[in-house]
Amino acid sequence: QNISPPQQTFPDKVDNSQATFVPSLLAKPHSLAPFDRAEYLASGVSKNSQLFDCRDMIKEHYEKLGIDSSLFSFLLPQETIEYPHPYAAEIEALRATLPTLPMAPVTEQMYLPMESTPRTWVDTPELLEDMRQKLLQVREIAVDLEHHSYRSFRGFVCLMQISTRTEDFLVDTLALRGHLQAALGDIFADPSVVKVLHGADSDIVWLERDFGLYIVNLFDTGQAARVLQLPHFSLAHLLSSVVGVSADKRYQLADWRIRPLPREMAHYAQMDTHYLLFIWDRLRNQLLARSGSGTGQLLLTAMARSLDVSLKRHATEAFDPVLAFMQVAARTQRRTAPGGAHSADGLSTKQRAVARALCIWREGIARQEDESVPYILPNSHLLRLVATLPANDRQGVISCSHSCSPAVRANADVLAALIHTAMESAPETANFHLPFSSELPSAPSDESSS
Ligand code: U5P
Repeated sequence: QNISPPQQTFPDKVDNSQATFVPSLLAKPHSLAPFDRAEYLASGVSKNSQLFDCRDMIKEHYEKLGIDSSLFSFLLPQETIEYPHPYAAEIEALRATLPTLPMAPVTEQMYLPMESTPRTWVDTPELLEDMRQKLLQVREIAVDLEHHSYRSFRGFVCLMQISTRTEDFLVDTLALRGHLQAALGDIFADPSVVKVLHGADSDIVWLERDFGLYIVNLFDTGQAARVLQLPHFSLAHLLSSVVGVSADKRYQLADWRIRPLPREMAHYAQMDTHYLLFIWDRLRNQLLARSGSGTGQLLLTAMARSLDVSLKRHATEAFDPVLAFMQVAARTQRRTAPGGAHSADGLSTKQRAVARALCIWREGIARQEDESVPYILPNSHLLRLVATLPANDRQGVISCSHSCSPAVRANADVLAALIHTAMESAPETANFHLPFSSELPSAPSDESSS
């Protein structure tokens, strides 16, 4: 299915060249101290960027090939500014109250059958306001997000599931991206409303990055599962062991950009939060039961760790050419080592030069086109290019992989020439090695992500 990129309709325009992430928080509901956005931004701390200066290398190899050097501006050292967590004080204030909380077992409130629970698709500001009014009536909600990362450089949230004890909502965050902070900022930051999420590490980061939303009073059932040392920490395990339903993990990596959302995907998404408040009840009781008599120590630990998760931040990831290359080299080593090993990382000097050049090329194109690095040039294809070295061989660039990405096809000439110049310059040109001249640390032994 050909989906037109939803990020082109976002109110905040995508810019993958920026080294600094500026939080979009406009107002700060439930703030302990008066909040002023200008003051908050002024509290940002300047960090010296760790990026490598590759100017000489770009000049020599990329400009010669007619590749626009602005494509590689992300490689130049840039000043980055880090802003403090806007709700750090509020979250710490909540932490200070933990020891005073009553540690008595809770009455487990049975979930409603999913089939008879209203499921509302929320995709207009009016429907969002209706949902908000209902959420204002409750003190506990379950929240989950679905995310897309393949056809975007940084990724974006496609769907937000919210459940109360009696209703489920599916919020179309592609349609309502610019409205969520105003609608939910208050409830999410309200310390008297518990937000129950499962494995919230990514969700917390995505909420800040895409919506400027922060959670004060998070309970992470994934942290509870860890404290209880359950055999598995996944939501699927809790769903089957606590509720007795099996989650269809087929949809976890589905394309959540699809609209209208297919019925089965909506069903799966609803399930992610529908049972979560009941699971929260059950886990709290288990944590209390396993704590030493009346201390509630395990429950307190789970709550404290949940607060730690809620302090996680989004940061723009600096491109590190050494790291990018190492990840590829770690995989190459195992593939080419028998017979073909030429150096510590299993590559000849020319192959290393080509691998580095290709890592930088795909990063630049991915940022410019707002696509993921694996979409532009997957590791499998990059490794084939490094193994076969089709210098000045356009057809070789395309045909050395079973599936060639549109970006590689469109740039096959440039890539063929890039491979040639990288090989040519490899032994003599010191500048080419500038960003990589440090001794490579030993490659990680576990399979790095691709
Ligand atoms: N996700 C992954 N890999 C996984 C599990 C989840 O990338 O193994 C991402 C997907 O983008 C998914 C999102 O939409 O996390 C939320 O997953 P979940 O919390 O609904 O399981």
